[in-house]
Amino acid sequence: MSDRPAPGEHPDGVSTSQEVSFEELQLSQRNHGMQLEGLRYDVTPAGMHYLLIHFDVPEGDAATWSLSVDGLVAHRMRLSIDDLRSRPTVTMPVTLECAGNGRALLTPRPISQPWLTEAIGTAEWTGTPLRAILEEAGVEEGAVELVFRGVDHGIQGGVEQDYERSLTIEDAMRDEVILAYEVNGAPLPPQHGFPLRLVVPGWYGMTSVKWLTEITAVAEPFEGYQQLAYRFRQRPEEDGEPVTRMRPRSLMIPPGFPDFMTRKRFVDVGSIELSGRAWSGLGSIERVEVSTDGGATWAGATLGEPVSAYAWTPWTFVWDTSEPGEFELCPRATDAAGNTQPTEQPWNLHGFANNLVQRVPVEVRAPSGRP
Ligand SMILES: Nc1nc2c(c(=O)[nH]1)N[C@H]1C(S)=C(S)[C@@H](COP(=O)(O)O)O[C@H]1N2
Ligand SMILES: [Mo]
Repeated sequence: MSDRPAPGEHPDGVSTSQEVSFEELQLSQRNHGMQLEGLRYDVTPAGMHYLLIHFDVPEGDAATWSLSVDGLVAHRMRLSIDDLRSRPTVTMPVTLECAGNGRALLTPRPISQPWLTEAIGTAEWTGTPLRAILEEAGVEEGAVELVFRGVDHGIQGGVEQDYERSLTIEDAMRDEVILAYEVNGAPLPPQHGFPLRLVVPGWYGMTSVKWLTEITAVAEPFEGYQQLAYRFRQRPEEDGEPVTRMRPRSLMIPPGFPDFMTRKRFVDVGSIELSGRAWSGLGSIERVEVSTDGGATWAGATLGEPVSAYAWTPWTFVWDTSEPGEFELCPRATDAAGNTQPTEQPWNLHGFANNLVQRVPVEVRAPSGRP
């Protein structure tokens, strides 16, 4: 039996309307984003980090939980949370972004979790390196991938499944890949994968399997639902290329104060320090530029130190306003591999990895004084 949707069958569809449906509202209640003012923190405070949960948050019991390592390995392993905690420990700030971030800004709009730009966060994950466990298990010659299985279960695109994703042996063996049991110094909360999750720095979030119970070494590339779903396609019948590492993105803390309904910003004439964060899974951040005229002209921002090798880089930019008026602010990041954010929206069927520049409408007012 294949997990793959039949050719031509597209589970989610697209909408030409800007209005989200009840079902999308339902998804966006369960899966919240990070308020962009949260960009002020190096490490996103607990509860502010975005969430993406495909099915239900499963009930995890740390006392009885176990992780099995099986399939094409010389020594099968079964590890309790205490076993994992007694192994070498690493703590790492990692910026995570959902591959669907920016989806609801596309036209036509792919119907799924309707993210704008806020499906991000940086958390300090604590756990143990995966590589040493794989070495102990002894991954056999014939294995090409490792399949990571979460206990959460549901139906997507008509396919009943546990949440599963794979990595090649090479990607899984990288130093920075960890099995995490703590975040920001406390045990994982249920919604972030309690009691155990995979964290794959640099990759879009779908790879970091939560509620992890099984790692299986397999002889063929994995073709489960979540593996085949995350591919760049223009049409449902295309195979497409896999979605992997995060493309560069920069976001700013929206300046001034907002209007409740529209979220439009208001600032007073004068010198305004803009700030934000930029990241990329394809290389370190080399440059951030800011446009105050909707992308017509750009000027360089000042970069700070990245929070870690796998976390975002802060930037600041002084905006001198002399006249009242309407402006559109855009930050744009470029990484060391030369990737830059597009100003036009590139489209794909599920709305993956759309790192188009953020646009922040701002009204600059004469200094009239607040009420
Ligand atoms: N088991 C399991 N793991 C999962 C998911 C899921 O639904 N089930 N969602 C994935 C997706 S799409 C993302 S973007 C990240 C979100 O991680 P967070 O909710 O901790 O921010 O978890 C990934 N891991
Ligand atoms: Mo995601």
